[in-house]
Amino acid sequence: MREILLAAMIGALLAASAASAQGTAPGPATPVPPAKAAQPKPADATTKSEAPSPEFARYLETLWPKAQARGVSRATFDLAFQGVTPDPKVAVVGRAQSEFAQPISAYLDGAVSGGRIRRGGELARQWAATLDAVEAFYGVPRSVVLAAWGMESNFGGYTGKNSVIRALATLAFSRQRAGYFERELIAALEMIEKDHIRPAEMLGSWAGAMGQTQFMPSSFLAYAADGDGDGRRDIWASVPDALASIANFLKEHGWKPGLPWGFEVVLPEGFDYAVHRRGFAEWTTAGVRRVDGAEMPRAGEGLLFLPTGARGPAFLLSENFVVIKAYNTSDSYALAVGHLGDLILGGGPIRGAWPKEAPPLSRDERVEIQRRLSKRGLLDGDADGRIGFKTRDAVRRFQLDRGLLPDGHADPAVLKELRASR
Ligand SMILES: [Ca+2]
Repeated sequence: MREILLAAMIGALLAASAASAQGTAPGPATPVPPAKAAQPKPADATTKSEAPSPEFARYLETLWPKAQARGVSRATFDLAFQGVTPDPKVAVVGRAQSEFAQPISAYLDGAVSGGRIRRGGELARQWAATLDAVEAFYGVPRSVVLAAWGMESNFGGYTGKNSVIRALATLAFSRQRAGYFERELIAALEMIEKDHIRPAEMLGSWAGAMGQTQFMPSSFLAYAADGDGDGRRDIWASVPDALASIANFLKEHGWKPGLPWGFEVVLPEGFDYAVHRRGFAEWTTAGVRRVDGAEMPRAGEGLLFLPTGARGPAFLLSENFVVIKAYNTSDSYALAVGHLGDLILGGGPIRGAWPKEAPPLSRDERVEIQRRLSKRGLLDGDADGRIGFKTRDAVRRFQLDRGLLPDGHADPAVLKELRASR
């Protein structure tokens, strides 16, 4: 329904920009995890042969009742798996995620590059009419839509060349997070059935993230939109479809129109780091100022974000920052999307200086910090090595408890203190 409305609304607007449409230039890609999915990295292609095995064929056949229950026809099922063999390059997947393992300043340098900012600006002009329509319809600003597009596929320059069916079948068969990949595989079959997409057209990353939006199949089914009004949802070849799909994804995850994702701030002398969540009006009263000189939002709460602790840049984040994280759970990723979007539309760089950081904590050390915080009753949930707001809150409580500056930054000093104290 929404797609039809959008199509009707923007059909005329698009005629002009579609005429000048062109593919985006290929460029260096930083593939990032798709919505709600950690993206495994491919292993070196050193494993076994890819001869079809009876086990693999038997496994695929076990999927038939599940696919059938989701409305997939036998013809579609057979077509999708015709000649599909396990992909040895996908068979073993790693867990490294650069946005959790790199210092944030290095991650931002890579993600928010000068080339990407310029390209975003060119595309903002080229697709202005489409972006006007998408913004009006979904209430998500073009800055964020463009930035997510840039982060996910380098504006369509890198969309992945792997057969998604084969990649997902391999991952589901290899029994690593098998349930997750199997559900995505069934969703991919649904796409073929319902959206009439040919299996050969379904190309994506090693982990099954597809097209310019890098949607997993379940996200495609739920959020892909037909932005150019041709009746198909084509996140591979249609820029209007990709832009509408990204905006729809963010809208459906609760994007609040008119509210910025957040902004950099300057903290006053003698700032009380123990307070990190309060209304924007209260932040103003407390002497916190935006570096761009603009006013704070009139309503809503701002969450203080100190990516490198008290010594680095400070940001106030709105609820919309959390919405961006629906695309990728990393705070670094969401900050990169927000900041890249601002820069594409002419905003200024981050003013605060990133401190020279000690070598970043290893995954084992991050997990150790989380385990030690859990043991003290300060953190619940999995020790997954991903430092997010929950871990920062726990670090802050620990710091308060130990009489340290409570900036919530998990660094080697905090680890040392955790090890030393009982
Ligand atoms: Ca379309």
